[in-house]
Amino acid sequence: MLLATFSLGILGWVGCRPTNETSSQASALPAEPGPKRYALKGEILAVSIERERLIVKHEPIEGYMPAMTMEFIVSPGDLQNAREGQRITAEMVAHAGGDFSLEKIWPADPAAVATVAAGTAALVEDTTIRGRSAYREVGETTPDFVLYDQSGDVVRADRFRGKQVLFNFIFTRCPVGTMCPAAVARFQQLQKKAKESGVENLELVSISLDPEFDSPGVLRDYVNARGIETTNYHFLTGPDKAIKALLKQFGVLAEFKGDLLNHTLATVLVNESGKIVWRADGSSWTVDEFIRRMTR
Ligand SMILES: [Cu+2]
Repeated sequence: MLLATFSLGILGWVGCRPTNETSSQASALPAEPGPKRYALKGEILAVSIERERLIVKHEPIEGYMPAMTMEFIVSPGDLQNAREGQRITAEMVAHAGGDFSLEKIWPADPAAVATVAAGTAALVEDTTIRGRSAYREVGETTPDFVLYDQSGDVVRADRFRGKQVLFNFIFTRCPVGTMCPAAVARFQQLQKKAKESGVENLELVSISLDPEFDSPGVLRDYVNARGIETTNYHFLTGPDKAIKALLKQFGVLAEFKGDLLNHTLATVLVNESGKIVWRADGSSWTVDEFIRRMTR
């Protein structure tokens, strides 16, 4: 166990500075009063695809505005995920020109929220109980989890039983071409090659290291930007506690230092009964190595 942890440590930490943070510029220029942000809870009343707006009936915003129905600009991914009647939490951004937009939109349907919370509590407890042996080695089963996918749908770990699954951890703001973007590109190659090689039951799962930023809609935008085929490739995100527990269990290190996210890379192959059968640390593995282990 100690050895495994140590070998992860020497793989090297690569810093990924989120691309949409401009800390170097910000420190050089006088601080600009950015748009004001407010926590918002509400219900989607209508989705206007052509105007790229959501009509949301929101609860009162303490010290800012009473409950009312308003139109909000949202990202294409959030627009695609939105359903009439859906409850959401979000960050409302009040722009200088009088426009309002919503970011960090999360599903807030009580049943879904309760399911994810229960799954997270169980995962955190399991991680605590395992303590120093939280890290799951080859031959052990993967932990249970309940997260959201890029569509905002609840995904439980057991939906992958009976399939061969490849897991990795990435985050959408990662600007280091050789890290997350390369890992996702490699998964896309694997997805294609597996299909060509007759591997029928493969599922690919990329879990976000950065749930604070990577809401389901942000993952959806990421998927769209890369033309990712999502029939068997899922991007997952969820409560920070769940992600932290999964990182421990999967033996991935990730830590924010200011706006710099340092992380390691691991690619884990899990068989039909949920057992870890192969693991590659870092980024020097080849697609063929994995294909060979899938077609065994
Ligand atoms: Cu990265």
